[in-house]
Amino acid sequence: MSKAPRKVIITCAVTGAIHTPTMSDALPYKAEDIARQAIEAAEAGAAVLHLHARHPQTGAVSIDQEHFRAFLPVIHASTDAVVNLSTGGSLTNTVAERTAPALRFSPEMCSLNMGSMNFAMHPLAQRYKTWKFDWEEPYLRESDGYIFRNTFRDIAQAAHALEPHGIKFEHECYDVGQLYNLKFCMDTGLFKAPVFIQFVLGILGGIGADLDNLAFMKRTADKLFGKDYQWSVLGAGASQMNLAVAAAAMGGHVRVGLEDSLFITRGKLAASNAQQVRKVRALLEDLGHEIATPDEARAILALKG
Ligand code: KMH
Ligand code: ZN
Repeated sequence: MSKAPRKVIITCAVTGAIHTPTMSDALPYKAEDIARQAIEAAEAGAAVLHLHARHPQTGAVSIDQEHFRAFLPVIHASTDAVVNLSTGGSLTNTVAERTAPALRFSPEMCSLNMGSMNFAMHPLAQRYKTWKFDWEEPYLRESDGYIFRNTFRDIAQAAHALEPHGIKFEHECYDVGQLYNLKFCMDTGLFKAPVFIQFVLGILGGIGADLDNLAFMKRTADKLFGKDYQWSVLGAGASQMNLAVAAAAMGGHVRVGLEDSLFITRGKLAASNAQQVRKVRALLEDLGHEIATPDEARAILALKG
């Protein structure tokens, strides 16, 4: 009896919140560019589109519903790819602000970040060399060191608010401890199996991007969740393609996109999100993997559809 081949889901994270338009001309921030790049990424083989909104003038990350409304209908009209809205917001947004777009648009998926952490890109964190320490200043400001707050209370608040919408979470786990946070939340009834976990490797403040760490994340998740979960990997920066290929070989799904890396190969900026999707797809297909369509991704992840 022939067993149907496993399909690999490619997620494309189109723009994110952290990279700035000054870093690459390809990074989309205007609604029409986010829509066009998302549609092209779907045409190239991304079954899932992980989306943030940005301010169309400044390029800063935005949780303004109008900024989402400016691209979501265009994407829905041209592709049947699964839409996954970020609940990450910016490092200064409250949980209520961060979850508002997902509550308003009720997408099939949204991200949910599984722990509080330092969160930085290496060039930004290097500013520590020139930091001045003012003992009188307010306790929490973004410029104080890029704290990404996701306490158990924050996670529960977002989960309770989003629960009636039947949205599948992309549980973003930036370190092994966050897998235990997820397990704790499951044990206390906040989330039910099967969960979909995004292993995030290579963010400064989280676990480093190498194969040892990927294997450790996978082993730990197997120990905690048994066989009843789906997982994917995003390697931030230079590790993006290597970790994607390794993840597929280990039975996982993959995430690429300009949110996670601005490059197509070492030292060369990517021209678009679609270019990264085409590259990862070609690498995976060369190795014999089959790529999931949006409907196959819906079935694998048990989405509300
Ligand atoms: N805004 C960030 C610090 C996600 O998409 O959920 C990370 C983030 C992840 O936004
Ligand atoms: Zn994101």
